[in-house]
Amino acid sequence: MLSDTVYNKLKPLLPPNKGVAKQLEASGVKFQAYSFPATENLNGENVRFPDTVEKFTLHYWPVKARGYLPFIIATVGNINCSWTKDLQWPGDLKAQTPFGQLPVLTGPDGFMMGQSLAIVHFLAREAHLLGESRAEYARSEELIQEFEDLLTALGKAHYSPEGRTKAMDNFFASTSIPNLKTFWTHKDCLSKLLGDQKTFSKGKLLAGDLAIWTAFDIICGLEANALDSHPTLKAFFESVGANPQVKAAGEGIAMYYKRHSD
Ligand SMILES: N[C@@H](CCC(=O)N[C@@H](CS)C(=O)NCC(=O)O)C(=O)O
Repeated sequence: MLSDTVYNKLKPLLPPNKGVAKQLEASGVKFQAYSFPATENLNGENVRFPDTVEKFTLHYWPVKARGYLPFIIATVGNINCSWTKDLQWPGDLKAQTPFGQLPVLTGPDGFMMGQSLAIVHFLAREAHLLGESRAEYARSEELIQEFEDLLTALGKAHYSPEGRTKAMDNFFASTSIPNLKTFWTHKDCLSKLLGDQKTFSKGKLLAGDLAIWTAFDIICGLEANALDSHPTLKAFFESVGANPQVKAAGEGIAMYYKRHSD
């Protein structure tokens, strides 16, 4: 195992030159024992990220829904993971999946797991994106759950029996609506948590930050100016969106949720 002193000396050499890291790893240096963010963070600090040897495959349709965050985590976390989008569904696959649904993640030695958030946690753990300290972990986890709340709200509005346009109007409303937590309320809470930081994790890009970015990406795909009312959230969205790995993960992925009734 590498001592902190040695690691700190090596750190400047490592990213973005993963070749060096690979050579070191091949000579027996164990990086996986260290927990640090998976990419250059928004403080501009160079941080080493793991490059998993194991090959994983995400199976999901090419849309911004339940398979999107897992792939963003995998890409930013430099996990060796491809996304199989051309699916014969249900075909033979449905019966093989743990819960009869997608996404599933497959890997070496017959590895297969379902449930999108479990996949998110699994990949984030592999990529050391769950945070080093107790406080970082707690913040990242609550943001992943917040992502889930936002996605659930979008799903409800998308399939609302009262009509999608009306339900989406309510979700995007800037006035309070009885018994409904609108996106505005979510934004108020999130901007309080963000404060004047670049990310929710003090400049690091942890799984929770990526989860909120993913929710914002989907929401802004429905309503482009959805973050204009909260400039710090908008700045977060734009700066994380400028990250090349985040950009790469979303390339060619279509919207799934719709803003209006068909
Ligand atoms: N809780 C599951 C829900 C998965 C789910 O609803 N998958 C849908 C697509 S988003 C699906 O596979 N639908 C096809 C089917 O049920 O046959 C998760 O988060 O992974």
